[in-house]
Amino acid sequence: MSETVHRVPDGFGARIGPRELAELNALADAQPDRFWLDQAKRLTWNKSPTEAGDWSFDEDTFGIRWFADGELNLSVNCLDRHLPAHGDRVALIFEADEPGQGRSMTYRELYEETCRFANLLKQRGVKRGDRVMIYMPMIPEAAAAMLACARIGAIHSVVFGGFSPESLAGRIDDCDACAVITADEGVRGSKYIPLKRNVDAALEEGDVPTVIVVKRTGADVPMKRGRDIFYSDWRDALATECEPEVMNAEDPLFILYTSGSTGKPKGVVHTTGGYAVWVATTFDWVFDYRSEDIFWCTADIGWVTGHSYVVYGPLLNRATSVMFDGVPNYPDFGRFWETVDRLGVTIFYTAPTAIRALEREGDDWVTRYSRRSLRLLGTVGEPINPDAWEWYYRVVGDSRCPVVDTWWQTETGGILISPFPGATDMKPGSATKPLPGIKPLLVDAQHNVLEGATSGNLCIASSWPGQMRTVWQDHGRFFETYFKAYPGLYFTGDGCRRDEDGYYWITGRVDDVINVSGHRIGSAEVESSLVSHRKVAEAAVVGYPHDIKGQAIYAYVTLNAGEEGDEDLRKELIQEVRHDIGAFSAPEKIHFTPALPKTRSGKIMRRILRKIAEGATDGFGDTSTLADPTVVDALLAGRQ
Ligand code: 6R9
Repeated sequence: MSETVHRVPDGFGARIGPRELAELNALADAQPDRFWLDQAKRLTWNKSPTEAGDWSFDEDTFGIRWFADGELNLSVNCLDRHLPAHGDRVALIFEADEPGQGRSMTYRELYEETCRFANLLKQRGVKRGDRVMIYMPMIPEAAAAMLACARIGAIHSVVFGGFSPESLAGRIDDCDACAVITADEGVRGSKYIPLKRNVDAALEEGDVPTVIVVKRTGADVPMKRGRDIFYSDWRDALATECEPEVMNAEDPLFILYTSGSTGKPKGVVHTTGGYAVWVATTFDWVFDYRSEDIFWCTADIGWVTGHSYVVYGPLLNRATSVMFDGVPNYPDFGRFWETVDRLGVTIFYTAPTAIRALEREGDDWVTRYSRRSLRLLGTVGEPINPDAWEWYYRVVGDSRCPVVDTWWQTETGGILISPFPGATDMKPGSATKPLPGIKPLLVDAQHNVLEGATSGNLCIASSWPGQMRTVWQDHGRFFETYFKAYPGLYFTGDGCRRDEDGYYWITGRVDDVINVSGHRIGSAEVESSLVSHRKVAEAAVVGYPHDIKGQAIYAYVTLNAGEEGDEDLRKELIQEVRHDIGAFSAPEKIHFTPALPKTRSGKIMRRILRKIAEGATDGFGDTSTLADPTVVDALLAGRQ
């Protein structure tokens, strides 16, 4: 296979070059405890940790702790400690849906807003350890709400505003939240999102004592007496100081729900100390952070990328972070680059799906803007195809800016595999090499660890500070999901190739998780939504390659006797999934079939379904174990 290699562009002048990187790697290998305790010094602790990692991936001794005797408060680390010398520095630049309609917030302003929010939560009886849902647009108050939880020791759980009331209700119920923070409405791509009404619908199934509503559009929304309050009615009376709770490093900071291969979404739990050390460190390393940077990560705070690289990573490093509440194609396809020029963005971090969508619209949308301020580009969320990488590098970055392809997961807290922009030669399509202290392994189905240039399932052999600690209220599921398949290792769920230079090429999920536009969707969740329709008997959902989205959803549906699969039913089923989960989970294709390919023991052979969805007409492998091999012909005849 011929591969292009791009060297670090001349003049990039990174702080960490090849020699410094080699030193970091050597220290992480030789003296891991010292290495991690050194990284922990990036934070301000009430009590400095004396121990680094204390963990075991083995069933008998299973457990993960980092910096366990350390004590700190994360809002103090993101805000208070910067105030004496840098209170007037801009912490957040809010870029609204309408270009130029935003505002910025200094560190002092964000501190005061956070304290106000924290005081309001306390007045409403929210205490240390309580769970608070955040269902908000990308406005600075959303970051203040997260930091306010951190300040009083409450555990936040942010739910992406694109999720349906049903999904929100499921999460509120799972973590037994005592408050919801939301906005009247969101605005994206000039469309209004009825956030407060969604919250009301979600709470019909199980209420909470407090709903705090931030006014974003000023829309008239129903308010329930005693439960719902407008933040703006209270704000000016709230104190701008709030004593922070001193937290143990291992106290939970947040729960973030993510889709897995089976069952309902898992509440991924991250704790305070280790997570903070990891995002502070990786933000600095991977983005080669400098004090004059304007950092723009386009992710929503409803996903882990927004937690780690819109809010916590940048603020821990005293950076200026852009919070974008719009979409790449509004008002037109030049939005990103117009905004880059107007705000002077130096580091830009987005998803491959956005890059592919913009590439398709032509270079002119890019080249009409100068993009002179840019010095570094990044991607995350899904594999990037080499073509899109090259376009990003050459057209967007004018071949001046390194591209960091960063591989990581909700579970990993922060980036694990990525180039160092000033030190690592780049190969388009490869996330390159593990960060210092990270030990990836490729393993085959028989548990053999594979050496050299090879392909296999990606596992990680040892813990790192940002690793998730448990599944909320289900430690057993944590072990089963990630540590059971390959004893002694963390299994990522991804397939991967390693080349002769030791570069890692993530090939995508090997489980039943579908990655649509960088959003993780569990096939089981979509299937359960489809079968909840009264006409549907069974459903099986797989991913298939899609030019822009990376993957799209292909649903096979069998109907109850006497039902007819027609266009109207297709629309109804798509509507059903939008309603149950959210629009981003809607199947692209629905294939009505009389039967699904099942083994004699009744297991659906997804391998065959994936092949047919991809457009294959043969090469289905061994089909002799199918209860009824003629099913395959029927499926082929009905391909969508
Ligand atoms: C951060 C985030 C995690 C899954 C992961 C993998 C895919 C993420 C990637 C990538 C190839 C990259 N993924 N980054 N695949 N190259 N640079 O996206 O978290 O939403 O939990 O998704 O996304 O399949 O397992 P999350």
